[in-house]
Amino acid sequence: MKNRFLNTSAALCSGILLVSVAIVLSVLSISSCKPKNLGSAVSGDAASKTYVAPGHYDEFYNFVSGGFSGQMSVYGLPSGRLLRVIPVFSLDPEKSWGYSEETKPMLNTSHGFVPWDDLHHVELSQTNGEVDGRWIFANANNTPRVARVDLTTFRTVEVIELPNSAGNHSSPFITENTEYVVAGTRFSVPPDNENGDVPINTYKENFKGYISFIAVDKETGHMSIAFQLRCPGVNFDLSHAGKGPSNGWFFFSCYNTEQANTLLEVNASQRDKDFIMAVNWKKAEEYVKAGKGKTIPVSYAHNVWNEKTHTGVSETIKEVLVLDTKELNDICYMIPCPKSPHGCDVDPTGEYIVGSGKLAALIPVFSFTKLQDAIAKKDFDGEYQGINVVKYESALYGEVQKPGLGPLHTEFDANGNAYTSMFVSSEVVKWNIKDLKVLDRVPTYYSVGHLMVPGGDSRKPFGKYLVAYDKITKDRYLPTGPELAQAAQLYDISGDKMELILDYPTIGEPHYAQAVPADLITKNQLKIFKLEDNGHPYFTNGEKESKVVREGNKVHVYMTTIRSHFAPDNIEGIKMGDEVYFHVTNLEQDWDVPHGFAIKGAVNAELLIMPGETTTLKWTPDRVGMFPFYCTDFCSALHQEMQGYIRVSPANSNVALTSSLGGQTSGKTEVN
Ligand code: K7E
Ligand code: CUA
Repeated sequence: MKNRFLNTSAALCSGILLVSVAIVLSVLSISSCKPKNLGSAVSGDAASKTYVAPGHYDEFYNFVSGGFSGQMSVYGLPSGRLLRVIPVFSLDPEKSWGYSEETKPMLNTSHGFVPWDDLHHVELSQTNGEVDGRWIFANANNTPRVARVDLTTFRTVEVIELPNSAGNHSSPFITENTEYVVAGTRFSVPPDNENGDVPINTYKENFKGYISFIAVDKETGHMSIAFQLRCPGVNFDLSHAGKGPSNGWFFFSCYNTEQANTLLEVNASQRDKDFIMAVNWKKAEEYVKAGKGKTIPVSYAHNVWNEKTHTGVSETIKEVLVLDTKELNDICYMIPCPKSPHGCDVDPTGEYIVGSGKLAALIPVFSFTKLQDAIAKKDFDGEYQGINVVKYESALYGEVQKPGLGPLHTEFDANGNAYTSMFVSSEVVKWNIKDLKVLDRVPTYYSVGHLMVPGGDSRKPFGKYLVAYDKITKDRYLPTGPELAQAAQLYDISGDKMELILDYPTIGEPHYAQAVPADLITKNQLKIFKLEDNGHPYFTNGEKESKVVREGNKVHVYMTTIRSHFAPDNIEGIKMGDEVYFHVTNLEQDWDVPHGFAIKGAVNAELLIMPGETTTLKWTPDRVGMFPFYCTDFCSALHQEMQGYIRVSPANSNVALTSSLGGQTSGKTEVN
């Protein structure tokens, strides 16, 4: 049991690992005792509450982070049915994401092609503090990036890398009109333009924590780093924007304010209180306008998907604007928060800020009004690395007493209640925000990390359901070898008592998730790409235009698909040493009729081409011979007939380049 726990805990998000040895021991005993009365935890009518009849739609879309799979998965609620897996920072052979020539630039970074990451948090765009269903953002925790997924196509359409950062964990949280997506670095490091070749134990002098404010264009969603804040070298863990009265502020939980650089599980748990850093981003904007920022040389990738050309373009950006919060010391304030805070959540009214100290025995709730008073009166308790520290009592609204063990994250319903996940005591605790009284608690199976209420971090929670994302599943599912299914648990929270109604497995390790009423998404769905709008440089507008073009050793195949053949389907005159680019245009203009393209020996993937789209597979023949290709997606009764051949000849052969369909030369053959 000991090994089981330690192995599983290795997969947890960073913060949870900051548990002192003594606490680990107590966790072991807690996590190893199986809750009793498993059967009685689920009532008889639970099935009817999650039953969505065949042919009927779910009420909510549930977007779940995929952790170290680098992707995001989409479920229906309340059924828990898997609808889609969206590759974000990952390769996906199903969709040729990261394999097709068009998608490769989306995974470019200053380190080169990085086809993997650790995706912890998803955040839906908001208008007036309410979820609007336009985009969903995701963070890359390893090679620091923020991505935007377009919810008309369920595709990743933009990825921006973050300079001066390492371990982009406190991300991608947004302001209430999606003015900014904010990203705080988990690891402090020497900034990119300073010498990083320094002794690690010079942390205190050389390491800094950067927070990025990424501006989001209101119409297009396009992201650009507006400015960064240079902050003390600590670990930024999580954050949330103020809303309503506290709009204009952002709140970040910080740990390792001890500034340890080794054995953090002990050395970063020394202080009784760490901090929540309150950031006045409107003030920061004023300083930017007043020219107080410094432009610093950096190098980072910005990758944008172009819907016209169906192609991603990666650009390298060379500078970033930085505000120093030590010099401009009315941007940031530190609020003491016990102890190693993880979640940092703001209630729907915008007045209350909840800090979840992983090692704390209570949950502190701060008041935005009191914080403002304290700042106005300079009610400070000294400073931390040049940042004023507000007195704990001056900002505190109150404490939730004896909530449970290991509070991590809090979400809210529309009725003034908060729900906090308790990792160590494996439960969700419901409490009232006004009187801070615990109202209810339910077990989770087991060790819940994030939890989620639809709209639960916005000004307008939809309530009704709560989903717990568990770190350990142990005996909940049929065993599948050493690694067991990752899991979500759905609770009905419409009554006074929370009620467990469904378990459903998820992909990768789920951290945060969000959910949105289905109609906010369904009304905007794109069904096909219009052929007349196709601006791909290798677009083939009808079979007549299909052709093969040789440019030195590069051969471009302008190919089309329609039920149930390729044009051309016979190609000869390819030689060893050639690089062949299949640019496949799907001529269909019907919803849900993709075609596939696969060729023997391809070292990348197949293509799956949506109606009206052009996609490219690069293929380098490795031997002389005959290479069949075929459609991978069952598209019609004659799908299995949808195939062709390519003849590959020796480098010095004189076989002419030809392409044909039905024995007729298909389009032109050009040799340039
Ligand atoms: Cu708590 Cu990385 Cu948001 Cu996991 S994090 S649980
Ligand atoms: Cu096209 Cu199967």
